[in-house]
Amino acid sequence: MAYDVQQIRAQFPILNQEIHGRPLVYLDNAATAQKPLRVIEAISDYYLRYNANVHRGVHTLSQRATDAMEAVRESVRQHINAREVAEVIFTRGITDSINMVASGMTTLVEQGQNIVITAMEHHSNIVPWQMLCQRTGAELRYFPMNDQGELVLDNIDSLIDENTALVAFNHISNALGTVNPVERLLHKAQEVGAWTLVDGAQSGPHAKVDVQHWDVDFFTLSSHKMYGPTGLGILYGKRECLEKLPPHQGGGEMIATVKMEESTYADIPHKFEAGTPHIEGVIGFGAALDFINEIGIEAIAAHEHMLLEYALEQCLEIEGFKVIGNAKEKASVLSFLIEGTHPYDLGILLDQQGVAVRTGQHCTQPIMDTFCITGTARASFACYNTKEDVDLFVAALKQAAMMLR
Ligand code: 7TS
Repeated sequence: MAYDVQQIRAQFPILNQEIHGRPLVYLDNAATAQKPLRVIEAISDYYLRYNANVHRGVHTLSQRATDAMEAVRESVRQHINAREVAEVIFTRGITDSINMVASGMTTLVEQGQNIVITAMEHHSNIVPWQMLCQRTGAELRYFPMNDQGELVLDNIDSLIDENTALVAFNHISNALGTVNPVERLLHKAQEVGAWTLVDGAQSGPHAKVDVQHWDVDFFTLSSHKMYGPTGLGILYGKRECLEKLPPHQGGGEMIATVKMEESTYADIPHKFEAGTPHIEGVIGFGAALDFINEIGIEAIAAHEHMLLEYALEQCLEIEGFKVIGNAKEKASVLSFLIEGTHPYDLGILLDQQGVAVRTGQHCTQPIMDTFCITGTARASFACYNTKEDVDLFVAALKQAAMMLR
């Protein structure tokens, strides 16, 4: 079936508005995607018809809320092809998911061991590991990048060794769009028996992931980047890993028994879900997954790739235009600079013409340090963007560059 972008776009009422008297062109999708009507309706339906706390009550509304939430756990399981629903944990986001693993590993890691990440990580996949290393005395190692924005794996055999406790990296870089060689990294980590974690923040909305095919130990997703609500993430963990990992938070719902002297914990996934969960978020995310699956993630990725190529072709005609991140394998992120201008100023002038992009370090300061720059302007595409969006973006960019030089 042909990709009907207008029919998709019509499901996002927020896009149909003017900013500073110009039609909104929303190109900040790597930060957060807009929400289709069905996600908004699923959330309001929950509050209008069956708001109740989950897992606690025998009453009908509580049962309905619990069933709705658990149905989404099953949708997530299917989406990433996890073996069982118990391996799907609801968290507050990717940041929370990674911190959960890093905190839990405190008693599993010791001095003499190492954690391996890359120079291409979002801060949320750097700082929790630095904190873990500070707590345990373990060493933090990282793969560097080349000037195309690709990982340099030449020293993979010495960087990942028999003392490596965990290898963590993103599938797709939010600042560069680079698609990383996941299987090569996983294979090496598995060879030495290290745990593995893949940050799927940017793959969630753009790429199909099969956690069993990868045989990855931990995989994380962020709902709000996948057309779902904010404040909700997924931590997939292999059962054997989740059973070894101590919970990072104590409280209600995560226990089996509580005595004044000590408590025992519930089975997974509940061991990692202390307190009242983000029920509306989970329900909204279920609708977002349905939305993605209806279009098909491969169709979305192909559409976005077409937009990236289309944008690139036109942008390269702008004098002084420089792409940051020229990896051979690249998702729909266009990070750039224009000689003689500051990305922040470009961002402001684009906004005045209705175009939303992100500017700055994109929470990836080590990437900016590698390129010896302070930041970039970044346009990132989603399923509802059109060629007209790109045309308006390029025209606005030309205008901005002209005003700044
Ligand atoms: N990892 C990657 C690769 C990301 O892109 C982000 C968010 C995160 C982790 C953190 O996700 P969160 O849901 O916990 O916030 N990235 C961006 C971005 O590029 N602009 O704003 C947020």
